[in-house]
Amino acid sequence: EDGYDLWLRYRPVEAAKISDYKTRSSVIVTAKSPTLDAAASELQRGLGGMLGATPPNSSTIADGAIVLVTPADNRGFAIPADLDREGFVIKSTTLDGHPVTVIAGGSDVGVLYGAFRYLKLIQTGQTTAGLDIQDAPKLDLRVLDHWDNLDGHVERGYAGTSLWDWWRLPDLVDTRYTDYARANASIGINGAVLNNVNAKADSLTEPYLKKAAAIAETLRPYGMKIYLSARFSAPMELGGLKTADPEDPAVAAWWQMKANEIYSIIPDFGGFLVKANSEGQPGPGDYKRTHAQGANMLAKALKPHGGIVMWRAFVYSEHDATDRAKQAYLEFQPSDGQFADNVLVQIKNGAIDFQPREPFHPLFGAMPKTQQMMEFQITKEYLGFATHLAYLAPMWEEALQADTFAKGKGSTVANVIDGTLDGHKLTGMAGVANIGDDRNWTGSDFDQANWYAFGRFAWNPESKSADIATDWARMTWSNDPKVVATIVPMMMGSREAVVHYMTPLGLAHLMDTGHHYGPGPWVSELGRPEWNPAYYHKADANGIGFDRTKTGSNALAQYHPAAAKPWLDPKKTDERFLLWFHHVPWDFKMKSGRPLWDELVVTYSQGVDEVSAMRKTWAGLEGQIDAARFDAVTANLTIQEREAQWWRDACLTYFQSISKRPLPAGLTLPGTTVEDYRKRVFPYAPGRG
Ligand code: BDP
Repeated sequence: EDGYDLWLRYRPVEAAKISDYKTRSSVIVTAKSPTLDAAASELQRGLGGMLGATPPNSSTIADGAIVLVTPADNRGFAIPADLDREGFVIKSTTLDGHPVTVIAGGSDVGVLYGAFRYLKLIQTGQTTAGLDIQDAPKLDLRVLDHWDNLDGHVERGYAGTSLWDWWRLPDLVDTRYTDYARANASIGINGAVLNNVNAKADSLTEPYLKKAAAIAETLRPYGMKIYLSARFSAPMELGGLKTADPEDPAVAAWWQMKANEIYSIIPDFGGFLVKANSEGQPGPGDYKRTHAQGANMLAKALKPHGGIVMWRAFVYSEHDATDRAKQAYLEFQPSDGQFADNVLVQIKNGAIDFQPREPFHPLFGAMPKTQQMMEFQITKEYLGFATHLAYLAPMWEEALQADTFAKGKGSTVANVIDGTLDGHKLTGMAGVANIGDDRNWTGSDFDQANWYAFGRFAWNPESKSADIATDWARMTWSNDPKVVATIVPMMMGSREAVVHYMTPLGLAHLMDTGHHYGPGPWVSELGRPEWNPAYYHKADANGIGFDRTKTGSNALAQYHPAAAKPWLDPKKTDERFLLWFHHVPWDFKMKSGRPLWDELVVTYSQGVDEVSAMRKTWAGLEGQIDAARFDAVTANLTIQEREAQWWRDACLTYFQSISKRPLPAGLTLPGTTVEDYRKRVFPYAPGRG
C-alpha cells in the first residue's frame, strides 16, 4: 500500500462478520443524479471491497437493500421534516414489506454523506443492524484553503506540488480530482479555495476561470463548491483602473462585472477569500478604508449570485510592532456590526500564527455582530512539516473548547463559530490544506489524519479528537484492537511532544526564519522586529517570556475580563501559557517546585523522550502494518527523534548562554556552541512562500 487510498481503503473485513453485514447490504436502490450515482458507486466500491462481492444497482426494493431516498423520491419513507439539506438519516426499517436500510438525505448530497457514514460503520467494525442515525453538519462552510500558486508551487506545502494542473487544464482533468472529491465528501468538506491567499490577479482572468470551472465540474457531484482568493488590486492589474479604492464606483462596477463573468462560467461559484493589507498584499487600507468597506464592496458584487466573502483577519503591520498579537483585534474589533450579511471574518485560532500552542484568538467572541469563521492550518508549517508526527486534533479541540466568556461561562469558541452564541446564520471553518500531488496526498501517512480530523471538526466543532483518531486509525491502519490501542495514544500525545521539544511553557515562534523548520531562537537581526524569534521569547539576564499584562503590551485586556483572569497572575497562570503572557525570572518557582530554568530543561528533555517512545511504540507494530507504510513512518520517526534532540540541544544551549545557569542534575548538553547551531541553515527547505 502506498497511502493513496487514504481512509477509504475498503479492505476485506473479518470472514466471521461478512455474512452478517451482507444480509443488510445486498442491493442498492437508486435514482438518477450525478450525486446519487456517486453515492451508489461509493457503496458498491466500499461494500465490494469489504464484503467480497459488489452489490448490484437496482430500482426494485428487495430484502437487504440499501435504499437511497430524497425528498424528491422518498419511496414511501417518512423523511423527518427538520432534516437539513446536507443532513441524513440511516434507518433499519421495512419498505414494501422488505427489511431494508434506508439512507435518506435532505437532498442528494445528504444521501452521499449518509452513504459514507454507512460505510464507516463497517470500516470501523460496528454493527449495521437496528440502525437509527440522524446527523447534519453544524457549520455551513467546510472549506479547504489551498495555498497553491499558478505555477504549481504550494506555499507551505510539504506534499509535492499542486494537485491543480493549471498548465493543462481545462483540457486535461486529472482523474485524481475525483478521488480528492470523494475523500472530502467522506468527511463532509464542501468547499475548496483553489489558489493561494497571496493571490495573483490572473486567477480571475477568463482562461483561468475556465480551468477552475473544469475543477468545479468534477467536484460538484460530491457537494463541493470552488472559491478563489481574490487579489484586491485586480481592477488595476486586469481592468486598467487607476485605483482599487472600494469606495470608487468604477472599482465596484469592475468587481460587479467580474462577478457576473465568473458566474456565467461557474454557475455555483462559492465566493472569494481575501488576504488584504497583510504581508504586502493590497487592500482597502491602501485608500484609508476599513476592512469592512473592502469586504462589503466585494460582497455586494457576489450577493446577486448567492456568493460569499471570507475576509481574513490575519494582519499585522510594520508600523506598530510592539505586540503583533494585538494587531488583528485593533484593526477589526471596531468594525463589529459593519460587515455585510454575506461576509465572514476568517480568524486563525491564535493571535500570532499557527504555533504549536497559542491561547485562543481574542477576536473570538469580541465581535458579536459579525459572522466569524475559524481558520486552522492543516499543513504543519510550524510543527515539523510532513516529517514530524503531530496529530493536530487535540490542538483544535483545545481552541474550540476555549471559553471566551463573551456571554458568560460556557461561551466557547465552538459556540461562537457555530453561530449559536450570537444567532448568526452563516457559519464556517477553513483549513489550510496539506494536500499535494504526492502519492499519499499529504507527504506522510500520519498527516492524512489531520486532513481527516479537520473535516470532522468542520462537520461538528464539538467533536472529540480521541474519537476521531480512533476512527481514522481503524480505517487507515487496522481494526485490530491492539493496533488501534497502540496508535491512538501515540497520536494523542504527539502534538504535546512537539510543544515540549520546540516551544514549551508558552514560548512561541522560535523556529528558524523563512522556512520555519528547526530551531532559531537566536535570530534577532532581521529588519522587522516581529520577524525575529528573539522578539517572541524576550530572554534576558532576568528571565524569559513576553509580558502581555498591564506592565507589558496589555494584550490580555483584549480578552473578556473573565477569560483573562486566570492569566493575569504568573503564579496562577496555566503553565502551558506562562511565557506567552508573562516575563518571569529564571528562578520563578514552578508548580513542580523547580525553578523555571530547570523546568525548561526538563520539559525540553521530556519532549525528546516522548518522541523516542513514539518511535519505539511504532517499531513494536512491525508485521502488523503493511511494509511500505510501516517503513515510511519509521523513517520519519527516526528523523523526528534526531531533530527533537536538535531542538532541545540548540534551544537550551542558546537559553543557557543567557540564563547562565547550570543544567539540573543528570541532564547534559553536547557542548556545541550557539554559533555552530546557527550555521545549520537550509536554503532549500520546501514550501517557502
Ligand atoms: C504565515 C505563512 C505565510 C502565509 C501567512 C498567511 O508563513 O506563508 O502567507 O501565514 O496566513 O503562516 O497569510
